[in-house]
Formats: sequence, C-alpha cells, structure tokens
Amino acid sequence: MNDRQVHAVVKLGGGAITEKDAKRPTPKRDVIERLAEEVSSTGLSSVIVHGGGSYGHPPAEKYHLIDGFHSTNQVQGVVETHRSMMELNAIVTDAFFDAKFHVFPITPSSCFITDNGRVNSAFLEPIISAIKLGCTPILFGDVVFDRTLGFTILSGDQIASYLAQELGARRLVFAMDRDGIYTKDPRKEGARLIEKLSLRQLVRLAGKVEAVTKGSDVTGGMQKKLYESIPAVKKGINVYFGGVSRAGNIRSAIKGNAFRGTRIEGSRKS
Ligand code: IP8
Repeated sequence: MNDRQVHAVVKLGGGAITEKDAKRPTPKRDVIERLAEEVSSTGLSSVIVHGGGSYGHPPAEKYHLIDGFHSTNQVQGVVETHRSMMELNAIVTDAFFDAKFHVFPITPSSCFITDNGRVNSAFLEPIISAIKLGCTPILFGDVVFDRTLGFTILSGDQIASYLAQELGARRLVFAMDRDGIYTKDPRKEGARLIEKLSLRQLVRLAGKVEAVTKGSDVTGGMQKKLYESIPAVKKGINVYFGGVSRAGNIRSAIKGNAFRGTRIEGSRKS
C-alpha cells in the first residue's frame, strides 16, 4: 500500500446511526458507539463517511435542496441542513474519539464541488495528509456547491465510492440498518437476502426499482447505493453491504471475514 492508500472506506448509513423516521433529529448512540469500537478494533486504516438520517434528510427535503437553487427562501435550508449534519458529525466523531481512534473530521462542502449532482472537483489533500499522519478522516453527506445548480445534496454514498476509488481502497463497506441487499423490499413476504452479486447482476439490479425499496431519502436510498457501487466494483474494489444489528458484523466485513450481508467482488475486466 502506498501512503495515500487506505484499507477500507466505511459508509455508516443514516438509517443505521439515527432513528430515520423520528420527527426530530435522533441519534442511535448505542449503535454509533458500537460501530466506533468495531471499526477501531480492526486496526486497519479506514476512511469513515456517514449519512444524514433524521439530521440531514428532513431539512433537505423541506427546502428542496437536491434540485438546486430556485428561491432565496432555500438559503435558510442550506444553512440548517449543513448545521444539522455538523451536529451529527460531532456525535459520530466523539464516539470514535472515545474509542481511542484518531479521527479527523473533514467537511465535504469545503472540499467537494459538484456539477449537476456529480462530483466535479475535489480537494483531497487534507484527506490524504490526515491518512499519512495516521489519522482517520471522517466525512458525511452534505449540502455542497454545484456549478450548474448553485447547490445540491451530495450523498455520503457518492462520497464513499469516490474516495474508495481515489484512495485505492481494497474494500468499500456499507453499514446499514438492514442486513444487505434483498430480492425485494425486505418488509415484504418472500424477500430473500442476496449473499453474492456479480458485477453484471449489480448493474441489472441498480436499474430495477422494484427489487429494492426507494426509501424516503432525498438522495435515493438503497438503489443509489447500488448505483454508486458500480464504478468502485469496476475498479476492482470489493463492495460489501452489511447490517449493523449483529455485533461484530461490520468489523468482520472490514476485515474480509465471513459476515451477514451481500458481497460484490471487485471486477476489473468489465
Ligand atoms: O444520507 C445525505 O447523505 P446520505 C445527507 O448519505 C443530507 O444520502 C444532507 C441529506
């Protein structure tokens, strides 16, 4: 591994670390603390990215931020959403700090610019410098400035996949409130956990709305995670989707041991 390389990029889903349907921003502190302990106990270099859950999505939805600027009334929403994400980030960062991990929070709106919602440019030097120093950068889905739209919401999923590719990670691990990818909405009868997917199956599934719940995320929920995984898998990165409910499951996924969830092995060929 060269010194800008990390072993894993770990995306902590907003639904896993917050009560997503709560009326007010509500963290799942016990889950956050356990995940901090699980990630730090691997002893492997990682980058952490977390989602918005009940902190980021309600204000982003209220002010229609994902579609970009259309009214000055949205400025309040831009500020509120960013502030709320900083609040969640402080809770997550504190948990990792308490787990004796040298985490270093990095604010995505200060280093990512998008164009029509896709990363257009990223200033990665602080992230790489933190890694070289032996720190673990910790980022989050954020409201960011967009060349065409003025601003938009950049999901933690897109950031995680982008960083995994740029930093040459071996694994991209999505820690989620459900156990992995299912054949259909897991709340429906007959839904089956898919343990392994090929790149071809991933591409097919990412375009199939029925197979996955869309969820209430402004950034597209489960389907978006699949979509964001495709370029990472094509670069040879192993992408794992695992549930947080079983203690130790995410630690196992990061280490490449057996875990409950869905595996997509990196495939450089296609
Ligand atoms: O939960 C979106 O990030 P995600 C964050 O990873 C905001 O999609 C600000 C809604």
